[in-house]
Amino acid sequence: MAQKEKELCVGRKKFNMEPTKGIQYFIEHKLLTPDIQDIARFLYKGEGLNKTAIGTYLGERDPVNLQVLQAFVDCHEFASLNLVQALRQFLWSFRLPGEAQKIDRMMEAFATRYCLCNPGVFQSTDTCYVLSFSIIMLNTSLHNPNVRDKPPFERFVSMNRGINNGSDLPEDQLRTLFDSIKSEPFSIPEDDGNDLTHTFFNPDREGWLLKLGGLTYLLHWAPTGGRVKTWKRRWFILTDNCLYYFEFTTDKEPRGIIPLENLSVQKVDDPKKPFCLELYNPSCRGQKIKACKTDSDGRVVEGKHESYRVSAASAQERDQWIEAIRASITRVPFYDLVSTRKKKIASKQ
Ligand code: 4IP
Repeated sequence: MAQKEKELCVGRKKFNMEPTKGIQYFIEHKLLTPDIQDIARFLYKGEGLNKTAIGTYLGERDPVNLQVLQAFVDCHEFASLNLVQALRQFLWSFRLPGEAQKIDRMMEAFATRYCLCNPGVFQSTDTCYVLSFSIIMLNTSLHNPNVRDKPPFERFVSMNRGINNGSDLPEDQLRTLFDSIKSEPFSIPEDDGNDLTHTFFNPDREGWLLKLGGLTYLLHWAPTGGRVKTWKRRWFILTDNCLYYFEFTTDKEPRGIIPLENLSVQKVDDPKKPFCLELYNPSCRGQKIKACKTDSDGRVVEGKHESYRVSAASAQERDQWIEAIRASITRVPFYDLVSTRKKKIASKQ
């Protein structure tokens, strides 16, 4: 192998493990100039580079990385592409990191570039930004087999009410985007075990679990006042960062809703049931978890649980629930990003 080839090979390996050091190596060995445009084009071509590593490099806050991000996004040509086509290209060129701030910067850069290439399509970059997230979420809802409730076009329209600086986007424009996602999901690079992006795209789950009741009963017949909690078979749905449970799969109203914000989930051994997991608030153990439930009279009341314990049908199912719940908790920032941006649009009216 020629010397240069060898160095390229070493550089790529370095980059894939530690992107910044990899870039330094390329520059030191004159395989790359320190010019921002040059680095950006190199990442855009991406030959032999791991897409997660590209995402990591582009997500750094260092001034050089921020400039490279800008130049990298500028390598994309979005003129006369609709937003879904542009997103397909963009989301395939690197792997979005999991951190909210990084995603925010990248999607902001994307939206700015898209608007520059397609003047007049949106009234502001924020509109493009919010619609991009809305499309990514639509992709999840339509193509994740765990999401039972597939949104019809009308819901997509209502999700995007008022995002064009207070007015609605033309329905035929939304229809084109909706149909495109419906007929073909996004392809996202999955080149290693880091599954935060995967999480973002495949977050939800539903199934039967046994749930332990919150109250401890004093059994009148038990001589020493034996205490017991009851296990109930409930249909659980994990969506929108909340866990809902129902008595029957066909129920419209849940019996209980547990917002997952601030909660943690862990495996736990129970003397009575196998394959248990527990939801708890790591910062206030011993206090009630914020949740609501329907009581025996049909009234909605506050939950009484300090922790929620559920039992799955197998170790594998328990682990999948834990993973899905963790993913859902991690996903909170994405919703925050969109709601911050929607507020910004509203405040400009
Ligand atoms: C009930 O036990 C059920 O387990 C409830 O579950 C549970 O409510 C109650 O806990 C518990 O006392 P009994 O049916 O034996 O009365 P579900 O509502 O699913 O039927 P949770 O809060 O778990 O929904 P308390 O602590 O909420 O009363």
